[in-house]
Amino acid sequence: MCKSKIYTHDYPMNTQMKIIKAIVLLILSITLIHCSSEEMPKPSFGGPSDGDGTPSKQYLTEFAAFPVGNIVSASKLASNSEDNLKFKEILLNDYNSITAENDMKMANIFRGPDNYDWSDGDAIVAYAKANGLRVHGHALVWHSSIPGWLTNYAGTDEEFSKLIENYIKQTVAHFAEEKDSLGNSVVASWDVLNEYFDGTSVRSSLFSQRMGADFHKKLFQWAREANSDVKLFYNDYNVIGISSKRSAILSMVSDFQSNNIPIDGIGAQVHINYQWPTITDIQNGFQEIANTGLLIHSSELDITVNPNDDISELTAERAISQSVQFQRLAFYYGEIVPKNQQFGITVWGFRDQDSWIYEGGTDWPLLYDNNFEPKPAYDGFRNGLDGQAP
Ligand code: 9MR
Repeated sequence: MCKSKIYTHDYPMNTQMKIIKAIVLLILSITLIHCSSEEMPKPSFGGPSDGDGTPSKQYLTEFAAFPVGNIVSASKLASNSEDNLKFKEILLNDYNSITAENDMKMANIFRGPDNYDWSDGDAIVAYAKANGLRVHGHALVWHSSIPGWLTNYAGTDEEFSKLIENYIKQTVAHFAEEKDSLGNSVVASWDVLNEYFDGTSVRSSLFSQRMGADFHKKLFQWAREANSDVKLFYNDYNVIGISSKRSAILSMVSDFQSNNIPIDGIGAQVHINYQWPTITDIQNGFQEIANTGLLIHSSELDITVNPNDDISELTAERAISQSVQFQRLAFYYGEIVPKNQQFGITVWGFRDQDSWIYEGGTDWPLLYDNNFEPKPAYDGFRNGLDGQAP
């Protein structure tokens, strides 16, 4: 596929299009000067003008009443390649919360019995501290991130369980140490358990097999014992889109709440597509998880546009549908989740090509194109954050 033709109409910003955009912006600025404030059209990038031509709001965090996050890696943060300088510029402009895409997962940290390598996570925390960003820890226990040695561990189940207890306690305590200027831990929260459910059933995993039926409760208790302030999340996919899975998760949460198992939040991974979930699904999904009273994290947001493999490049029409879906997600999150439960929205990547679901260039699920230019999706997301109904 010819990458330069990913977007058929407005994108990407090749030189020719940059010139056209400059002309459009010039015409728009002239129009703005001649309009009364009531008639003022909304510029495509940035927000309303404060009167002297400077947009009063420009970047995503300025439009949102809650934290807006994206993912990082220690290696990208350390790199000063042209791409990574651009990535960091956008990160610091548009976002105020970060999650390690992979660096703080068990497979990356847990090197052997009672042997932890926190160095990548430490580098991320140092960067966050220096730049005033919040870090959301991801993820302490996930069936897909287990180091090989642990899978093959020959000790008893009791010894296995002790290794996990130590891992959780040591890791949570370690990352709670670095404080921001207000004295709060830079790592404000953790996904303690990721994807415990497989549909509506408890997933069979190394942890369920070796630690018994109550292992999920123990994980949260150990995390709480390690630190009393860090927010503890359960994180899973299809929470918004599939009501039966949501019900299974809500039963678990309710069981936790009635039995004093510590839990502060639900992470609803938003790996969705341009048509699904529907508006009603999104409304019901956010409403029902918000009814728990817990913090709600709209985590891992990406929106595929080619789930049925029916396009070979991102068409203008599909880009607009994606934009509308981003807007719905951000708008209904802001509208339905009570303010004091809004932990934030985290987007799962920057450029389309960086996404876990780019699939060799056959889907374009993120906010920026491969040149880091904002897509229509960016505008939709920003407008949703701004409280504009889709
Ligand atoms: O985006 C992540 C990708 O780079 C990794 O290869 C993969 C396996 O560790 O995990 C991806 O992120 C997953 C997240 O940690 C948990 N929910 C599903 C995400 C997409 O697979």
